[in-house]
Amino acid sequence: MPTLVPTPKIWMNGTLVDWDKAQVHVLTHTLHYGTGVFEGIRAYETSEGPAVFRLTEHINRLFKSAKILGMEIPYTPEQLIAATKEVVRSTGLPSCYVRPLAYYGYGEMGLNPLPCVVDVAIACWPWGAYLGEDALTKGVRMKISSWTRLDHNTMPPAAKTVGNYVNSSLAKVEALKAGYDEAIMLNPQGFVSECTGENIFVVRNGVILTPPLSAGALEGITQNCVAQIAAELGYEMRVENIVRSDLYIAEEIFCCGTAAEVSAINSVDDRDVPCPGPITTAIAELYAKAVRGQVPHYKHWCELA
Ligand code: PPE
Repeated sequence: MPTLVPTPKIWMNGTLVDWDKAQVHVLTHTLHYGTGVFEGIRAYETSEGPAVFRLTEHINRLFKSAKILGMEIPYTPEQLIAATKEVVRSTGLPSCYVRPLAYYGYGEMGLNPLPCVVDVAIACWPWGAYLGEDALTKGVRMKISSWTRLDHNTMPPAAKTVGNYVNSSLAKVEALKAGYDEAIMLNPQGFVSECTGENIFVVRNGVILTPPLSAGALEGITQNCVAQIAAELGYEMRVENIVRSDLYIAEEIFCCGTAAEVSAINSVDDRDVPCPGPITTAIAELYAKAVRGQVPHYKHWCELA
């Protein structure tokens, strides 16, 4: 039973088209080879209307992903920022999830994407709690994946490319089929990298640890918010490598991402983790206020649509 709720319009290559008409040819290059880049953004209801959270940073990351892939997006960041606001407004919704996607379109097949046209689409839809309604209160059950996180010289994890998400999907499906909610992925060196669609934080000896980008994590925009919020709340946070046993004996673990927001973790491989811990709760609460424009010093994160 599909749960995707249509909105009126999708932005495609400069125009708003009806949701049902936003279609591509089956020989679209990216559909065959995964050669696209995308973003995941949330717009939240604020007292001044819908605001797209850290929109500029997300669009900038889209361009960085494209640069890593060697793809030329035929728009400027300013144009895609304006387009995102336009499509968010067109939904009439106070809040929604936003998905910009730049992909190699129809016209050429074969592994060289460069002769293909680059198409850009921006869609929005209502998307609730990504890891379940009670992810903050009860926490999510994590499994360490048998799949290794992709690596810098295979599929660069710093780029949010379409093809990279096969790695995440393999891990996600494995975890769900085994009865868990989500997976934690280790990199080829055995260090903790991230979850299938979230960055991870582990509290050990009162210090919040998060893996470095070199461990194969995406440069998360929510992770950056959490770092600023943690500093404001007076917690010590360090970017350093985390090993599997750190997870098993952690005082708290949480993950974060645009879709998942700040979600508590209640166990890893059936080893209980105290949940929700005080640090997780304090950070999640301040983040939930910040995204809604309720924290004056973070209001610049909320870009009015
Ligand atoms: N790591 C990965 C692999 C990842 O996909 C995300 C976002 C993050 C970390 C957190 O990044 P940020 O959103 O900038 O804090 N995952 C998106 C994908 C969700 C999906 O299922 O699709 C998201 O949260 O929008």
